[in-house]
Amino acid sequence: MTDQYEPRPEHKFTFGLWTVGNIGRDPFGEPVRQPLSPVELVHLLAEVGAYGVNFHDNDLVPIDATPAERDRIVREFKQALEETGLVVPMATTNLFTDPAFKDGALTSNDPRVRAYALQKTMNAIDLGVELGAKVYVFWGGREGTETDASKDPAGAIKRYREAINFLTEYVIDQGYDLRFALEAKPNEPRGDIFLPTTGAMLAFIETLDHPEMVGVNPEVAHEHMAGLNFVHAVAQAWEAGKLFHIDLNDQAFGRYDQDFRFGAVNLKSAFFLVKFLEDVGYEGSRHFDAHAYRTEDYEGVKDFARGCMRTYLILKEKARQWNEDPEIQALLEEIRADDGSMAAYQGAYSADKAAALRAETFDRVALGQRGLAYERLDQLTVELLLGVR
Ligand code: GCO
Ligand code: MN
Ligand code: MN
Repeated sequence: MTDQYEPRPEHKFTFGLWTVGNIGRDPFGEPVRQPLSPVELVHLLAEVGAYGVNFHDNDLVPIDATPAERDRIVREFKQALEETGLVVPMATTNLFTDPAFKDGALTSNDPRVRAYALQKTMNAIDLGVELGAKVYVFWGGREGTETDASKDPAGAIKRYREAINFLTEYVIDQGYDLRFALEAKPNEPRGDIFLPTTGAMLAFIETLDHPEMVGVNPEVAHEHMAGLNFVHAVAQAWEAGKLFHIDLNDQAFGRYDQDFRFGAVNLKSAFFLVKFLEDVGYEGSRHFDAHAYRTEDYEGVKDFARGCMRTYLILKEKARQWNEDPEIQALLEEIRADDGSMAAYQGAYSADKAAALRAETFDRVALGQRGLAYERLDQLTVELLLGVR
C-alpha cells in the first residue's frame, strides 16, 4: 500500500517498546501474545515505518539484570537501532510494576521507597541519555491513593516537587541535554492519581526550581477518561510553551483505560487535534501510546501500528483540505470579521481606555440576535471528514 499516507521519518512517528510489545494481558485474562525481545520489536517498528522507539528502563533491561546482562542488552539494542535507523527520542522509568511501588514511588509514604525510586530514575535517565533520548517522561501511575486516610495529598505534592527538583539538578550536574515531560492521568492503576490533568501539571510546573526544563506529555485517553476536551488541554500546554511530547491513542469517554489505536473512537476530535498540531507547527514526536486489541496476533499488531500512523496522515491531509476549502474559509472569515471599531478598547488597560469604554453604547439585543452559522461550519467539517467534499 504505497501512497501519500506512507509514514516517513520527518513525520516523527514513535512507539514505546511497551506498546507494540503489549502481550494482551488484562485484569480478567492471561497474555494472548508471546513476548518479543526489544531487538525484535525494533525490527517490527522498522518494518511498519516508524521513526523512533521509546522505552521504560525495564522494557529494555529487566529490573534484576546483572551489570553484564545490562551491557549486553544495551549493545544488542544499539546494534538493532543502527541496522534499522530508528532513533530513541524519549525514555522513562517504570515506577509502577514492581510491588515495591504498590503505594507509589516519588510520593510513597515510605522514605526508603522514595529514595529507591530516585535512584532508579537516575539510572534510567543515564540509560535513556546513553541511547539518545532528549525528552524524559514522568508518568506517576502509582502516585495516588485508594483511601485519603492513607496520605496527605498536599504533602504528596511537596514530595513530588522535591523529587523533580532533585532530578532536574541531577540532569544539570551531569551536563545532559534533557527535558522532562510530566504526564497526567486521573486514575488507573490507582483509585485516584495526584495531579490528574494536564492543567494540574501545568500549574505544578510553575512551582518547580527549574520550570524551564519541565513541560508536559498529554495523552488523549487520560483527558478523555476525565471527560475533558483533549484539544483544549494540548492547546493550553502549547500556548504556555510546555508541549514537550504527546501520547496519541484513543478512548471512549467514561470507560476503563482502553489505549485504542489513534482515531479508533473519536475521529472528529482526532481531526481537530492533528489540525492543531500541524497548524501550530509542533515539532516533537508523534508518539503512539496505545496497543493492539487483545484479539490480535503480531500481524494484527502491525496493522494496529500502521493504522495509527495512517490515520494521523489522513487527518493531516484532511486538515490541509479544511484550511483550503473556500466555503469553510469564507464562513470563518465571516465569523471572525472585525471592522476595527472596537480596536480602541483592546489590548492593555489604561485609565483613558476604561473611561472611553464606559462612555460607549452597545446594542445588546442585536448582539444576541446574530446567528453564528456554527451548524453549517460543523456540517461542512463532518462532510469533509466523511469524504463527500
Ligand atoms: C498508562 C500511561 C503509560 C505512560 C508510560 C510512559 O496509561 O499506562 O499512559 O503508558 O505513558 O508509562 O511514561
Ligand atoms: Mn495511558
Ligand atoms: Mn501515556
